[in-house]
Amino acid sequence: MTFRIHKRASTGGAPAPRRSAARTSSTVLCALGVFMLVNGLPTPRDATAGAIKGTVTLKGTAPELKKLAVTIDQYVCGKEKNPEELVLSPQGGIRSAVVWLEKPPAGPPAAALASTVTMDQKDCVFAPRVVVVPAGGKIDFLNSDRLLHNLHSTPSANPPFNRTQPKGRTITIAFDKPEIIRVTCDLHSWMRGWVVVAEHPYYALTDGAGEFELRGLPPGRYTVKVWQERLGTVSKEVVVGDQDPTPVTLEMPAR
Ligand SMILES: [Cu+2]
Repeated sequence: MTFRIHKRASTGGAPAPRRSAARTSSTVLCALGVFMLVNGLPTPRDATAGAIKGTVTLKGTAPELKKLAVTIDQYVCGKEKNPEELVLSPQGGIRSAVVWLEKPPAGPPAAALASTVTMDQKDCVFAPRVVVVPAGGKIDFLNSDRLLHNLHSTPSANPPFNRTQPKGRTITIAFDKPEIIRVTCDLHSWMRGWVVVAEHPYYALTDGAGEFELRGLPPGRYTVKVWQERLGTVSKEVVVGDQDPTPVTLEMPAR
């Protein structure tokens, strides 16, 4: 593939037109222009340009989730909160699921995850509710509310934290070990946030439609894993071949 493209590109590098051959050259250049319009500009494509593009969906009946009663600080938090432990698109796509490769491909990754991520406490919910940070990365926890929150977590591999967070204060916490961590606020019992500390760069978070993409994958067989806070973890074998991107649907049984 790469070889063919290079050859094409060198064919395109036509010699500079001499006066006598100007007419012929402009015909050649014109033909080349048409070729490029039809085929697109030749871009170098290496062996790691594959991708898995997919959707995480719910299999089975969506559970009925009740609104969460707000029992304190209603002047900021409101009277009730939407249950966010499972958020579905109209088509059944699951938002804020974390998808990753069990084993990353060898060689340097195409792109790195952002080393600092933000999680806010706003309107008395963690926003976003789920964040992915690389091992060795940091999270800036914010408080945009005009009241006191708290950050409380008891991870297994990373140090625990239990910090008071007045309005406007940023608390930065580093996460060195890969794991999935629940974060709560002791003052508002309904508040839940999740920090997924990634072992390598091949992690993705689903959007509102339940869609995700993992890029920079050489052809091969991969075990793709997906985690969602209510539904747990599901695995699927995916083969990345000539088709690009490789489509996949990851179904998570309802519960
Ligand atoms: Cu709070």
